[in-house]
Amino acid sequence: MEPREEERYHRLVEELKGRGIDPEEVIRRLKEQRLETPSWGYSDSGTRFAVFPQPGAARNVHERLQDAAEVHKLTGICPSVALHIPWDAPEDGDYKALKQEAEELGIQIGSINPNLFQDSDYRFGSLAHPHDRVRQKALAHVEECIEIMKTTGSTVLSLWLADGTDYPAQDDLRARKRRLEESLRQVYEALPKEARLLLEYKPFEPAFYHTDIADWGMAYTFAQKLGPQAQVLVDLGHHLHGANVEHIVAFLLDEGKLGGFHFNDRKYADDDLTSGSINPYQVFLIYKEIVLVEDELGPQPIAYMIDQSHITKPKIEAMIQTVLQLQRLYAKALLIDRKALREAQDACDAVACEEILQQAFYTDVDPLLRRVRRELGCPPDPLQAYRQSGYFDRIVQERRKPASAQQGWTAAQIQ
Ligand code: PSV
Ligand code: MN
Repeated sequence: MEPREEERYHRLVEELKGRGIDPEEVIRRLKEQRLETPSWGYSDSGTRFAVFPQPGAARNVHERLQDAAEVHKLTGICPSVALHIPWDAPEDGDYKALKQEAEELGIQIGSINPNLFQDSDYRFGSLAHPHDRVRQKALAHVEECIEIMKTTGSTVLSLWLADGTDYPAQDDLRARKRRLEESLRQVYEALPKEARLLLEYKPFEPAFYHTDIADWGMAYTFAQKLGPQAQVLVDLGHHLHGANVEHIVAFLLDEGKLGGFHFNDRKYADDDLTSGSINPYQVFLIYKEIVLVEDELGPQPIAYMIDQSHITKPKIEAMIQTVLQLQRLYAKALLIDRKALREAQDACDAVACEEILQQAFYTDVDPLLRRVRRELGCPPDPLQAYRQSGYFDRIVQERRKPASAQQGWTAAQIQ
């Protein structure tokens, strides 16, 4: 460590001790932070209007695993990658080999995401479709994903449905709810004992009149009826404007029903921008709720997943930037003087409460993060290290291939 870095670190440590915060405890918790990156964040993607191919973007599951491993190597806190099926289906269908391939790269296969939105049979829904034939087809796909979980050792089935309608009275809303409930029951029963079913909600898009799991209350109701292995997944982009996401998080945490996150940011809709790029304070407040629960109960079984689509930023840089941002915001939440906050809350002193939050939010945590990264065996500035590593130049050279050879979301658009 350079003398100036050392000095900055010690100055911060003294400041934290003055606030009654144990820096060693903060470092320990930061080293335990985990974030799962999405395979689909490494490949070409686009808007509703066009796909924008990027040089070096991963073309298949193998390259996606390599990129996820590179992000983990540089950050030390992303040891798993989420797969989307069939985008990530290996050519030979050998998921045992895929698991091994991931492990050889130093990562694990994380959540499994069934794709129930890109088959033309799903135009009017999948698990809530009016026709039994389509529901059975969707169920068979989810069951196939559960088999993949067993082979890969994944313990999270992450379910997002595009199901919904575009027009009032297009279908019977209560009938759809019952069909979906019945389908989810079958999915739940097929889950391995140690696995969890995470239900993701979203109020709009691609359906524009109603969505079958529109908000956290509906996801919670289904999860509650299914049983303890079913929980709610909060994707930060899946709320109507003004929704208090940290309140939803606190409520679900208290009910033991917060299963995980899909981190991303947005300005308008489900924009899938890099986390904390628009509203870092929201992420800080979400982590505050988690820190408070962790203080009481220790680490929670929450799947901290990223769900982003990088169009304007280069894929891997965008992912590293996201990870660093989430690390920074968790660190800031860990610096909240919880004792002083409780006292201020008890005294109904809203001004003091806010001052305490802002003191933590505006603390420069960089010296602390550099220490954490060094202790994890990672470069203190992962983004700069990536830019200097030559990895990008190498993949640009290696991954020159016609778009038709691609496997994934883009392939479905282009082919
Ligand atoms: C849908 O908008 C979503 O957030 C779901 O999590 C999908 O699985 C993911 O995006 C990728 O399409
Ligand atoms: Mn999502």
